[in-house]
Amino acid sequence: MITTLDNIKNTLIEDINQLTGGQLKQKYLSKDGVLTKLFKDIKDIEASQRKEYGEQLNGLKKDLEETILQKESNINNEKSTVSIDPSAPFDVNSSKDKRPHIIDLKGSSHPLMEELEIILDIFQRMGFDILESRQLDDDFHMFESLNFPKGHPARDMYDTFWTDENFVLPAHTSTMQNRALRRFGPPPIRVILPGRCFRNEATDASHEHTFYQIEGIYVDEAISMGNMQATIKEYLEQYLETDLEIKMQPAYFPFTEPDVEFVISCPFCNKKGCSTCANSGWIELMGCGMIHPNVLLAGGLDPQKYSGFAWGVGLDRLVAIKRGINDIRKLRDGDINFLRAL
Ligand code: FA5
Repeated sequence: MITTLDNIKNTLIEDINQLTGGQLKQKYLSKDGVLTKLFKDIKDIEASQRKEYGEQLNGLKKDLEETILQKESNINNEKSTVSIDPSAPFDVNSSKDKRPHIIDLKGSSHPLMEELEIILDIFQRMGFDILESRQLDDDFHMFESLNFPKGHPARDMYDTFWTDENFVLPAHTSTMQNRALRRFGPPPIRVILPGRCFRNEATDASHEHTFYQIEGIYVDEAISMGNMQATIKEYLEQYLETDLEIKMQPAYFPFTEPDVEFVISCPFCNKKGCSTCANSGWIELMGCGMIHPNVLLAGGLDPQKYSGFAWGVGLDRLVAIKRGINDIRKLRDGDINFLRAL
């Protein structure tokens, strides 16, 4: 009889893997179930073996009951997580790639914001203050204070969106220069001005209608282009975690004089040429220059006494370079799986 029990144990192991809790219950523990019958047969067992047999049979029944309970509770758990939430913003309704609910509820930071934190941290260590730009501004901060008088043709370089009340969605973070000069003056003034910008763009892999810029200004006595090159180079080397060669190309901004395009050697191919730098070995990264005397005057500072530099870099393009993203629009098109994989 003990041998019969051993055979049943083997079949039972196979059944546990294949049958549901209900099917196991039916096959083994129902009125006509396999174990129920064995219990009925105990009376026919030889007296000397009856005790051991009974103990083994009870053990088997107990184990089986526990297995059935566990199977049923697993099924209930599965049922509770597969229930559909039609208002869920992403794939909580899928059984694949599911994050713990606690994370979904708390949200997580966007890669652009993570990189912004890293950049702000670098500048804070260099002694800069931080002031976020506005997402709705006026003509004075967008143009007048930056040496674009009314009717100046360079206004057309910054085609953005206006409200009926004549407020503007800023096309660049330079809108904050005047506020920063007034708020953090008298010099030395070292301020980082990050914020969201908007342009009336036909979008492509490197142009968005909505993007982030990080503006910086540094004003004091006897500040030169040399200080500008050193500050921006140091920041980019810390951020991209590599040594860089730099060069300056002529550019034009009404609010700086001289104005340049800051160009870096490609951090990926070391000037050999690759897809990131379009095989040129160099990347044009940002506009910058010495702050125009009229901008200092509008900010309440004497241009005879003070000089300074400013720059404005696009965060989206910088992050795309650092993280190897071939189209900046992917950063904002809401594909949660793409953002998670970054
Ligand atoms: C400006 O916006 C100037 N305000 C920068 C500046 C500041 C110059 C201070 C001098 C002194 P520009 O239009 O080149 O310049 O834009 C600066 C950076 O913003 C670009 O290098 C690019 O990285 C980013 N950028 C501009 N337009 C877009 C866009 N449509 N999509 C994504 N990034 C953009």
